[in-house]
Amino acid sequence: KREQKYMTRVAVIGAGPSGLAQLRAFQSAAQKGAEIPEVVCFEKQADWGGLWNYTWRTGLDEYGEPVHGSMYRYLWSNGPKECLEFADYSFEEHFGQPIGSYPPRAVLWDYIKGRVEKADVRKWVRFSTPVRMVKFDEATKKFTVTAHNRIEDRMYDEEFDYVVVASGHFSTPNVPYFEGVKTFGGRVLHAHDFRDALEFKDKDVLIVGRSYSAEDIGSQCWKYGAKSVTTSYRSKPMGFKWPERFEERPLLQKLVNKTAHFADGSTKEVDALILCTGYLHHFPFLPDDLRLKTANRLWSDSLYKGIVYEDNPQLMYIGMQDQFYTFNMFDAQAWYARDVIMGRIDVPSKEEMKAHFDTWRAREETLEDAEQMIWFQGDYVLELLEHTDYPKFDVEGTNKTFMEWEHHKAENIMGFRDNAYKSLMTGTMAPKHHTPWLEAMDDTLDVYLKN
Ligand code: FAD
Ligand code: NA7
Repeated sequence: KREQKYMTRVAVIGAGPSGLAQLRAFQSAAQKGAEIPEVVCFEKQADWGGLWNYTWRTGLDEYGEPVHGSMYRYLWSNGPKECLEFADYSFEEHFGQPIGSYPPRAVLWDYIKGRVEKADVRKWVRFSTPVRMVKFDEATKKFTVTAHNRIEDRMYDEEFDYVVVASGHFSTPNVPYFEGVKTFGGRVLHAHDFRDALEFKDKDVLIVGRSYSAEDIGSQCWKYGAKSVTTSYRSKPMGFKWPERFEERPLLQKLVNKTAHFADGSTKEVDALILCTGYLHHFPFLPDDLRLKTANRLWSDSLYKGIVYEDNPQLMYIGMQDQFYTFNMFDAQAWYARDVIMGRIDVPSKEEMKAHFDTWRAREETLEDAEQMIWFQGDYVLELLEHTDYPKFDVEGTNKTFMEWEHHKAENIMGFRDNAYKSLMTGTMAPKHHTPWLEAMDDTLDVYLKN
């Protein structure tokens, strides 16, 4: 394999878990003595952590940029932390003690930050600097990145040899139209703008959608005292054993004042409508020839190994898949992208890329349930791990922990977070959290870590 000498420059767009994985991947190679490219990370927000960096803002931010954040208060991990643990930085290393399996947002944010603080890569990040445009010059084979330093209100261009897009895809809402919504007498919002469940205390809440946001925002509203929660599905119900005051109905057809009409002819008086209808892959800073166009799926369009943009292998995307696996999958991708950039991995011909893509796409199209999807994504992570020095970890064990999680949710949707699992990285069993999730109203780091 080629080992190159570098004057190479790499732009990383976004300092969320995916972008930070990319920074850590390069820093880890440097730590092992490799000569690495110059890495510049552009981050629109004033701090790192991506979605995990909570903002109270909705709509536009302090500079008039679309707010990136889609997370809300009292958000607790929706899967076991054991399934997302970094293989090179365990929870135990970070917290100095074993902690529960479903930490609140602030605890996970702290963990994400801990690894990159230790790696000392903050100096690579330009904060409050959205990327406005990326262009590729076929003659020079270089990218021009146009960025906007919002603090100095200055726009500038810089050249790069590689661009890694890690800007996330759960930020630009997909907002369908429902008849009567214009004259609905209550509040209407998309999950992206949901911040505090207490706003819906004593209210009859209607949610459209049947995926993670519907499930979790519905549960939150119920936990924090909504009078009732009704979720409305287009394809099939979530099917959990919901408690009293929580029900599923077929798709919303129309709203007449505050009366919701559903596909089965039933009606319900509601005070608020929360559209948990998913997100769009949205890259306003990429021109047609570089822009990924894909639905939210496990095998994204146009990407070799789920990473390398087939039409221009100098362009990579991290974290663009629908996600069971998160942090450690982003790591596996980032290490792979790094090794492509550093010439340790050769990208094959376009035909070979396409053949590889077709094999995974064909399998993706056979997937019928969550269990099969988890094994699919686990196999994908395994394939990536073969190629790099990212620490090998027990992917089969991780899949099995995901299975346990699925079973725990099926048993008790309002109590699954009270379970604990074994770390696949350290072998340590997590302690049971001191307070059942339904009674834990305080989600701060201090309270969570008190044992
Ligand atoms: P993001 O976290 O979205 O980060 C992208 C970064 O790119 C942001 O910092 C953004 O500001 C920056 N950016 C965007 N555009 C630009 C630009 N033009 N220029 C510069 N910077 C830019 N995963 C879990 O594992 N467990 C959970 O419990 C969980 N809960 C979730 C709850 C919600 C409500 C949502 C929406 C997602 C949740 N996720 C969860 C999934 C989440 O996608 C990942 O955990 C993770 O945040 C994805 O990381 P990312 O870096 O790919 O994207
Ligand atoms: P998802 O997982 O992409 O799910 C989107 C949901 O929205 C899904 O249930 C869709 O129904 C539903 N949807 C989309 N369009 C419509 C219309 N037009 N009418 C009715 N229902 C619709 O997004 P989430 O926000 O739930 O989750 C994203 C991430 O946030 C996830 O990774 C979590 O960790 C947190 P369908 O199922 O196709 O019938």
